[in-house]
Amino acid sequence: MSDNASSSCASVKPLLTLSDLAVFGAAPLFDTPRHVNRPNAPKRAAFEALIDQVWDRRWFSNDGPLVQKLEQRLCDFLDVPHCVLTTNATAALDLVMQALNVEGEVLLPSYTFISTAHMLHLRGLTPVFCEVGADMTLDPADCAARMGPRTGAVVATHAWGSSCNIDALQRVCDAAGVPLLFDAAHAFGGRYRGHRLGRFGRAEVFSLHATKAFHTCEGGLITTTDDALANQLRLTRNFGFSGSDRVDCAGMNAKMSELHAAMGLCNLDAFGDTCTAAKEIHADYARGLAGLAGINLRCPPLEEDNNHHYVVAEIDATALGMDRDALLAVLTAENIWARRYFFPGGHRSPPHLGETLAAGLGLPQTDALCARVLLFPGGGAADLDDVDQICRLLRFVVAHSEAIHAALPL
Ligand code: T4K
Repeated sequence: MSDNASSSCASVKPLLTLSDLAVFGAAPLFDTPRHVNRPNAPKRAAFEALIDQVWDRRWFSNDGPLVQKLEQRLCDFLDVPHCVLTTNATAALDLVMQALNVEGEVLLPSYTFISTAHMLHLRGLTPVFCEVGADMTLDPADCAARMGPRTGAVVATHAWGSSCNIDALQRVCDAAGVPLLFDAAHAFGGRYRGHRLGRFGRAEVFSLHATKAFHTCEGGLITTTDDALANQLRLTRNFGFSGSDRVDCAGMNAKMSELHAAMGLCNLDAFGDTCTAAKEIHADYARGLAGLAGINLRCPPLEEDNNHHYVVAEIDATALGMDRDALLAVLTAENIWARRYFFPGGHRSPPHLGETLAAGLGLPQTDALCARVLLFPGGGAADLDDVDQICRLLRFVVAHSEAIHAALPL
């Protein structure tokens, strides 16, 4: 078990009339914020034992023994021949672009974290935003339709831990002769057709940021079955050095430190417990929100295929009687800091704003999704009592939605 006790208990407040809501002046449901995420903190004694080793060795970075150990353990866990740890996932994807000599345009979903579009832009590549399907991952048909002579690669995101339609995307990319890469930032431990994610496409990139189901505080992980690609990535994450004074190619500094690897080794030990706890939170939300009009909890399709780290809901404004942003205002006032990831979509975010729209290629499904997705506290950020309180509040809001909406300040 890890050291993850909730920081403070929810106050039980009556929910009888609209004036009991914090948005109308009452005390909030929680006295401290309930974020969408609260990083997993492993047993401190185990972490300190590894740190003592680091101190004794005086070896802090540059492919140290803990980084090597974590890479080997990740290869075993993910059942993939190569794991290359880096400083973060954004740098990791940049290394992959360099190693594959990607040029021109790169297709990606607009509905993903903005880091990928920014990285492509900074590397001199052109992000081409595509639609996602009902599963919130890159739509293979739309991807095929936007493929052109300048397409250099496709980066598809396993959104919220659920895998893309990998087979269909692979067919599209094979037909066009371009590499398929996966942004697996959310999806550590997830599976596709029985295999853990990590072995698909030319490479998959995981974020090991503190907010992720498995983390190293900051960190990234590239997995691949391609020996030559893995060797190249190991060079370029370390300035291109292949020996103490031999440089083979241009590279950057994207090395993971021993302190980050120590955190990863401890969190990998705790990963099973982390997922079990997250699954209980999901089940509690599912029970608490069952049959509630307008708040549609997305449950991972197969339990073992997802780490259950994210609690994602789609808000149906018509059925609810208020839109997602009005609900967000009500929740935030109660100290429930729900988030509307990945609003407003890459195609509507600077500096990419307008490129897709100017080309006459709108993304109506992405726009609609960005108007209705809301993430609730999950991933260690809420305990079961918190979830019960949140669901009780949501039931009250649904029961009085029209009156609440009418009384909300504009
Ligand atoms: N691709 C995808 C699909 C991604 O989601 C991400 C990152 C990437 C690529 C890039 O990976 P990296 O280069 O970062 O490895 C956070 C993370 O900073 C970001 O890593 C993550 N995705 C993104 C979805 O979430 P913000 O802007 O939401 O961070 P922030 O500070 O609002 O934190 C999120 C919540 O966690 C807050 O409610 C507070 C809480 N929190 C956060 C931290 C850092 C804590 O309670 N403790 C903490 O230490 O971006």
